[in-house]
Amino acid sequence: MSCIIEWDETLSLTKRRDPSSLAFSFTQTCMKIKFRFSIGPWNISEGRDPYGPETRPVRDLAWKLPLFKKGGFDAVMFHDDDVVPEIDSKSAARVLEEAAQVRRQLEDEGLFAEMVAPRLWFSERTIDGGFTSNRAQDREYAIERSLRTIDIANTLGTKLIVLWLAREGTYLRESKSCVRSMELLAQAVNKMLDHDPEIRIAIEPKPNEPVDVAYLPTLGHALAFAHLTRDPARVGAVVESAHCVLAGLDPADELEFALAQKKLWSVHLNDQNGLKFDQDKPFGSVSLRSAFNQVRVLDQHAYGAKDGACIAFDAHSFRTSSINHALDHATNSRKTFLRLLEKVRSFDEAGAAALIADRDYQALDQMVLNHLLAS
Ligand code: XLS
Ligand code: MG
Repeated sequence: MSCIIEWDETLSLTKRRDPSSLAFSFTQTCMKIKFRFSIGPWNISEGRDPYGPETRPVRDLAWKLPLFKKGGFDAVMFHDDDVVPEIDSKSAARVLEEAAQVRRQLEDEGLFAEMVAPRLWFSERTIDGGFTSNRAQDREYAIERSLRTIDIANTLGTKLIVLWLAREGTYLRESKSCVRSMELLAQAVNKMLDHDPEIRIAIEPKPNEPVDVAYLPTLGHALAFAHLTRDPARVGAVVESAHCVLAGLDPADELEFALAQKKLWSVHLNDQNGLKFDQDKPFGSVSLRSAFNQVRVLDQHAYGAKDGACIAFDAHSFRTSSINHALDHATNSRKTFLRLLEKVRSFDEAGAAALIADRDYQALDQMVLNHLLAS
């Protein structure tokens, strides 16, 4: 694994505040984390929305990977069928052959696989959900496909499986039972945990879309659910900024909540304009201050320093963008992250602590704004 932490010669001292002066204490270690960035092939999308067709041509993985590398990305996140297209029509042996081929492609580009997620929401067999479908044969299909995803992850060289439980919920509240669905979900996750004792499963909560009401809508639900499984220590979370906004929650607080439980195994940074359709806007596009606070908690808690966890940007191009600008939303998200990191590291923490001690939150508010506005 490459070096995650770089010590800054000029800031080699550990600053410690007087804990008695604050209701809480915060230790800034002044180590510089070298964040690693990740992106998914689906983030170069074709521009289709529910009201109109594609606006850009389809590009394959061989076209996307060098672009990712050039854009400053270290890792790639995959759905199972991003690795093996039309996966359902292929034998287990063929699936692993194709996965091995993708691993070679990644290595040739100097990239690695961050995670693999089963795409359980596209098949005609998961119309009513996968693990929580009311049809036994659909549930079997979803579990089987998830076990194959683990085999693909092993071939690609990652132990991180992401579960975005897109259709595990209801369109109609009376159609399923929540208790029954929790049992079914736990059974499915247990089978995955048993399939490979080394994998970790990161649940990506989202409150709605495509379903009306999702079973694991927030991080709190996901982490509580982990305790219904056989091995809660191997069930953690991915926090996506936009999904927090859709649930009416603060993304920085959600990140920190997961960090406090040592369950933040990936992040999908992006932005979202209020309680509307899922927008996957570039990071910081709607609220720079929220983005600043997200970067701040990740830096303060040395996210990724120990386990190599990546910063992923799960954003999409605007529908109006041409194929020549197909990655700009992601490279811009990364640039914004890095600029905000400078802002985080140059923030007057001692000044902020003094204002907190005086409970002068009005001045603290203005201090944050002035810092963000300063060139
Ligand atoms: C959808 C999710 C999805 C996951 C990966 O809203 O963000 O893209 O990140 O399955
Ligand atoms: Mg996501």
